[in-house]
Amino acid sequence: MKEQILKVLYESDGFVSGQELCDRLGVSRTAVWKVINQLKDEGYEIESVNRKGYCLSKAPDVLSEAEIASQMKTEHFGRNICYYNEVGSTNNQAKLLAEQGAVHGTLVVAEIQNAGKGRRGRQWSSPAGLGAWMSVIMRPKLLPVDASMLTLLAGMAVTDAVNSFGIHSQIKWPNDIVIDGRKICGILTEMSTELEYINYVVTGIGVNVHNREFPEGIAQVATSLDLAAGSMTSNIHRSTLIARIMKAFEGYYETFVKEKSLAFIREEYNKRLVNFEKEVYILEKDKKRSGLCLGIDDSGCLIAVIDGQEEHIVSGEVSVRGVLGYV
Ligand code: BT5
Repeated sequence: MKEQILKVLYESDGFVSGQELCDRLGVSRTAVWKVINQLKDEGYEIESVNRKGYCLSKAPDVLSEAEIASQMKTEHFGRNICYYNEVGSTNNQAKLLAEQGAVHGTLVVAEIQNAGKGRRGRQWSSPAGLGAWMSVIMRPKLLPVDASMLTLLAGMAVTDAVNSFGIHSQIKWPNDIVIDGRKICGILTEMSTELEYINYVVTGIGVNVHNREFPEGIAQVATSLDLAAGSMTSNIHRSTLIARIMKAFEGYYETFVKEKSLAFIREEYNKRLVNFEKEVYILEKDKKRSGLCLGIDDSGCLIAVIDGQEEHIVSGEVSVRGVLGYV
């Protein structure tokens, strides 16, 4: 009921009468009043005026199931929300829930990750209250080799969402989102497979939102939406950001599972690619080569011209760096 009341308050322009809330939700005035008080306790500023009803004048940037759900405009993604104040890693938690049968589209969100992870055992800094740390469980009918393309779709979704707040972000293939050359988001796709099919895939997305500083080691390469928005706080609510990412991701996902190719986003992806038509270093286990980046192909490989030869580079064991630094 909290979610529904929030949704009505968010969607209405001014006051909503207590009676209207009761009628729409089929509950008593006392029940509505109780929820309104709970919301006030959680930091929502709600005016209550006799005979006019309730008006939401200010919402805090809180993450709760009700808050996230009240913003969600999807069909499957983020319809089942598992919110935790603290977990090790939302990806690990999502894998656990997927093993226990969690439905397609289940979204796991945490306020803090005390063991947030990147690729290949790297760490992901995920302090409390500052970011959107989330993972979504998918059960696609795809071959295991196709799953890595979900990372690229998530990248498109994150840039859509970030750009919708008026902040220009770009993609650093395969799994980083950057603003002005600094990393704002990392994406990590993991899966459980049989030989020929996928049991489930988990795509984890971490977006720095309100961070003003970063731990040593990443301070030079990381940024946040607030920092990118300039001196003022960006006023971005993490719940809105999460809902917009889910909406965009679901849209891309639906087309992708039908077409099993990235042809439909390829042109737009390449426009957003920070290294497009630039010289890059391709770092493999013990090799460092340089080449001209020509964007992605229809299966998500990065095309690079190395020593005059066009190569299609599969994500996984490689990293791409700009010749002048991180991008
Ligand atoms: C990634 O790995 O970029 C994938 C990160 C995925 C994080 C999400 S949060 C929700 C879900 N649950 C998880 O446990 N993980 C996912 P990789 O490309 O390996 O980059 C990791 C590197 O990014 C680190 O070694 C640091 O250099 C840098 N880094 C760590 N934390 C960062 C942060 N908050 N912002 C920017 N860069 C960071």
